Amino acid sequence: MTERLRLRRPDDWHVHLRDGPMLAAVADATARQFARAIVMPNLKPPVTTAAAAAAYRERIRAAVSPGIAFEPLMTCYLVDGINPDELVRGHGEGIFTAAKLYPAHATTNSAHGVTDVRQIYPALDAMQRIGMPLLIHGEVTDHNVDIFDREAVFIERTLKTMVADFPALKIVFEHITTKDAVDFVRDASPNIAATITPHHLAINRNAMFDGGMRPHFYCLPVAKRELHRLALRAAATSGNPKFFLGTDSAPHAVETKEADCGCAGIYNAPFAIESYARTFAEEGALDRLEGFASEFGPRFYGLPLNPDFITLERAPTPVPGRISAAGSELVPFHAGEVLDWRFVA
Ligand code: OTD
Ligand code: ZN
Ligand code: ZN
Repeated sequence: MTERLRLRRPDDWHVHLRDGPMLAAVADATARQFARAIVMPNLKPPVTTAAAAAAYRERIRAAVSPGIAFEPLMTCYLVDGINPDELVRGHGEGIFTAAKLYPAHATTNSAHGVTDVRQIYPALDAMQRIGMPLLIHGEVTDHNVDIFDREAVFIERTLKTMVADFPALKIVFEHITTKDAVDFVRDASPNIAATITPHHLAINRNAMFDGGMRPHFYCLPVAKRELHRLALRAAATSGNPKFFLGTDSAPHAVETKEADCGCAGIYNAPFAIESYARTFAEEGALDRLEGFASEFGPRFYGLPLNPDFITLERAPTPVPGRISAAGSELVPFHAGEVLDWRFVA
């Protein structure tokens, strides 16, 4: 008899859905697995107002195929000197679920990001007051800091001070990649949590250089040493509610990845839950997947759990090498591999 796994329907607490033809190409991949997703605001131009977020939310809803129930949860891209009133109003109107801190130039489309966190202290003060979560891309952007150390240095130089200055602010340390981040979040107060991606659980930095340059494993924050991957796997499968699912699925057309200056980002949405299931199965922790994927995120955000369930089936699941999208192709995470769990419905 086929082995089946029934899970409360999960949510994706960190995803890049893009806009225009790429949005149209990728929206269903997220919507068919996840009931809700925290949608990143790093469009060109970035989503910095409630009006822009509301309009983007409508474009996302229009891009999802009829018959798929999906709720996009919108975020505000924080910029220097942003008016706290816009955040408070947008949150109050149910448009902004959270706000995102990109240190300027830390990742794709972050040129408008924050140059110094003191520039957004009035916003953080307001967010702390109204219980609106702050989502952080936690890397310093100082080019004198080794790229593999930028997350750990961010904790020391920036995050510890912010947490001390806003002790009640809800913070999600996004897409953590290091043991340093795992330890920091685990030992912090309950209002500090983290998301973990499928790819940072599955690969270490060797994957980028395996027999040659492997641009489809290049993302930011960049994958780290094996000891960090093992710490992430232990955290994700620990049952600690501070750690929950966020894919950071970030599609880029194949020609922009396989290029002289290739884009950062891994497109993992089409096989996201299968990838997490593989990790949890390998760790002997399939019984903890549901908490990580479907319970800890909503509880942290103060949202209801999804009422419906999904089924995964143990069956060979080949991942295509390429998926056509927006007049080009995307190379999904696990391209060419055979996964051993299949999302049924
Ligand atoms: N990382 N690529 C992108 C975003 C993420 O830092 C991130 O959240 C992207 O393309 O938007 C990436 O490598
Ligand atoms: Zn990021
Ligand atoms: Zn991201």
